[in-house]
Amino acid sequence: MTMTITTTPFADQKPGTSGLRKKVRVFQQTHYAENFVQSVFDVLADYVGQTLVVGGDGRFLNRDVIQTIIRMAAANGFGRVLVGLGGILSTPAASNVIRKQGAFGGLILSASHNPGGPDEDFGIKYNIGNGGPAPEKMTDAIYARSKVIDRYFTVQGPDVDLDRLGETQMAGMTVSVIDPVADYAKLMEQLFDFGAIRALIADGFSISFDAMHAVTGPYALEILERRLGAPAGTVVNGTPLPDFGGLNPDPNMVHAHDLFERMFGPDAPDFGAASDGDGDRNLILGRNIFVTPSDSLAALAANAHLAPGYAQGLKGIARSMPTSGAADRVAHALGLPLYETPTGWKFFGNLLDAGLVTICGEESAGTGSDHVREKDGLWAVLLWLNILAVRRESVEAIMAAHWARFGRNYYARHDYEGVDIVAAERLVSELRAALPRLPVRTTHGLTVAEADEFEYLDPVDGSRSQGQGLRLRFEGGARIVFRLSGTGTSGATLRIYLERYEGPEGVLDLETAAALADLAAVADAIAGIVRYTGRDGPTVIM
Ligand code: VG1
Ligand code: CO
Repeated sequence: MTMTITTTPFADQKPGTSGLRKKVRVFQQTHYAENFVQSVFDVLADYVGQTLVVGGDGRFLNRDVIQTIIRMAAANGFGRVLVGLGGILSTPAASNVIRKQGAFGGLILSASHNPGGPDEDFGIKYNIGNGGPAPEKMTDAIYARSKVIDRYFTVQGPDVDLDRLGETQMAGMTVSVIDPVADYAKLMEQLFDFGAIRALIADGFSISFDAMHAVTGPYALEILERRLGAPAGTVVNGTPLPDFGGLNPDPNMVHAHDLFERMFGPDAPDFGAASDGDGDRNLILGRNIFVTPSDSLAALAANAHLAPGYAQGLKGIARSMPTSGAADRVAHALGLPLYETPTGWKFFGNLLDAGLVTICGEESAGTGSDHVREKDGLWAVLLWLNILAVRRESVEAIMAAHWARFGRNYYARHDYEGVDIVAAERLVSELRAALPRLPVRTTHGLTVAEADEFEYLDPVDGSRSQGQGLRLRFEGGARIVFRLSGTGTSGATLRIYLERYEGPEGVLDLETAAALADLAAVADAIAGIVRYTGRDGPTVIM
């Protein structure tokens, strides 16, 4: 029987760029997770008897919150819950299950690339029936509801055994524990030429995939080692751990340091890749080369037709605003529309649903397509492998040819993590106030041509999103973007995105840091980064 539990609201349940992310200790407060889950259910309509998908990246608290959600789903009238074995579902796999099973929606438990463990981070995100993150309208409604919630519904009963496949009943609701990998692996086989990739690998092409002790381990083992025949040991750190082995499952130069060492070392494999906590990000490396996510998006878009799933060509390309313009060059050359959206995958959903774009990407190591409604780490790895299997060239050669055709967007993101919130907000508000005065000011030889704050008008549903980042465009095409992260759990993270374009006839083989040194100096001169943050350099450069 359903129990109604009296509760009081928490003031801090505002979803950020990708769901509600907080310290585990915050989620462990009595009723905290329940309040948020009920706030989600309270803003949904007509879900009674429908299916809810539940799963997460396996981090600390994953299993506990899954049991809570199952009980609450039963009490709220869902007909069925589909949950991944062991509580595991990568974010893209969850998106696929929602779509494939015609589910009403899903709750994905993850704090993505943030660390896990009792003193680290946890998160809950609601995805709608198209498999994608709830749009801003809905996350705003969830937040509004969370501020006034005074009760939630649950049922009593034993925990569901998450480690056994099969069905059980809970208070009139069916709970199915499903294989988290099977449907996803099948989808990848439909999109890519597994035969060609298998042949490439059989010819000695070597791969190193770092699953970072996070959710992609079982997916990568099944797909790369079992189905594609890569030798054992291709997947490293392949067992998901609740604390990710004490490391940050963030595929970048700092946290995937070992992979970088391997790929720039003497016996480097031909191809290196990594994914993040929940499996939606990808890091791509070749022997002696790191492909920036913005370049990877462009290269994938330019070559996607080589994979069976995209042989008919692309409908369009979308990228988040801070992502470099490399994809724009490809779109232009191929005669495709290019959409520029705010940061966060939720803004791609409408474009994908409306059939306006096929491929989307973000500078933060997120790439994906219309096969699901989330970014997808292994998908990007497999598309790269499919392209490599057809072209039979090195990653380095493919990128050199790409730049020779389209020119090169030198690009870097400088993150200042754990900055004092008041100082970070002051930096942004001062810069915002200064925007009208910046054009034609020259600093370090660079002249500001335009300065504005990005806002987005969704071409599909007409919704408007404001305050999406401060942009400075310079004469000659260079650009600096400033924004504050919406995924952190302590302090503020200031992100500064630097970009400079060199045409096909220009210098294409500079070190990125050297190519962007002037812009970094300009960013500080204009925004006072050192002055406000008290830091003499970024925490992470990606
Ligand atoms: C960051 C990235 C953004 C990404 C988001 C979620 O957001 O910049 O591009 O969509 O994380 O990715 P923010 O607000 O911190 O800049 V994930 O892999 O954390 O779900
Ligand atoms: Co992620």
